Amino acid sequence: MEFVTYEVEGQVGILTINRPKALNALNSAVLDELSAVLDAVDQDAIRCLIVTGAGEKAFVAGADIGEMSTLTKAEGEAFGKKGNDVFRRLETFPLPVIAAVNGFSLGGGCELSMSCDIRICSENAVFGQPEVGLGITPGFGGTQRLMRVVGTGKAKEMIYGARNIKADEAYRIGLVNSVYPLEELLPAAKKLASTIAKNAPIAVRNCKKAMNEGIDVDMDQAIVIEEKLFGDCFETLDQKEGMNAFLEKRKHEEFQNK
Ligand code: DAK
Repeated sequence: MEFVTYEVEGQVGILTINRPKALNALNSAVLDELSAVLDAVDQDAIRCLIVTGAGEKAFVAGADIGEMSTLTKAEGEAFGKKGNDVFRRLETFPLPVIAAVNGFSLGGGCELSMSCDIRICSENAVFGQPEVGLGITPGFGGTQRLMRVVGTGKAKEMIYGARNIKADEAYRIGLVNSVYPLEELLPAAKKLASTIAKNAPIAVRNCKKAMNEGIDVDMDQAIVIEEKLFGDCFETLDQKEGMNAFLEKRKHEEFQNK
């Protein structure tokens, strides 16, 4: 892999977009590698993923403007589909995904972070969808996900105005869960990932599926989704161990993902 590195620490997988000379901008090769890394994640052993950017300046400064500048309409649509396919894979990936946003998170970078379940960022992070200033719309899900995260009014203000926001505002509007000094960001992401990794994996995965699928349907359908995923946890070893440990007033054994 030239542009995406993948490391495993215990039960946590760390994906790093690694193209720092271009502020980790997403070209086709980066998107292909991101998809290939997701193929390679051992879903039995890994319980949480972290996505971050190489260097101290950028998470991802957007889709690659150089590569996009000469695209035809058909090529533009195909490029949008390539990004959307991989981001949607990340969003629906069975494991929880934390974006550790370590600097510029613009355009495709903001969209990448919003495909993750949870965003935390460094104090130097900048978020935005500046595409209309380049003559295009956001193309990797930004027109859809930003308003779902921060509400329509704030999303429209940011997108129509191509207005970038700093970490404190991102925190205030709920785009990120917390803000850290840069050097504390990755340790904080790992700590959060480890906390998640300790919980029963089938239950955590079913929670992700229930929330992701439930948010796009009406409440009557949503609770049926929850019922099925709740039921699916029963008869698992981890459900039995978790509940027996409570009843026996002891700490549960390590969950087995079974
Ligand atoms: N693409 C390509 N290269 C980029 C880049 C980008 N998005 N962002 C930065 N770089 C490169 C710069 O060109 C520069 O390269 P060299 O000149 O050194 O070769 C290097 O990274 C360092 O950048 P700067 O010299 O500009 O660094 P500064 O600190 O001065 O500025 C900056 C940092 C983040 C403010 C600035 O680089 C910047 O404004 N970057 C562009 C940010 C941006 O506009 N991002 C949104 C990109 S548009 C769609 C599909 C996808 C999308 C839309 C539609 N469809 C198919 C419909 C997505 C669009 C986007 O993401």
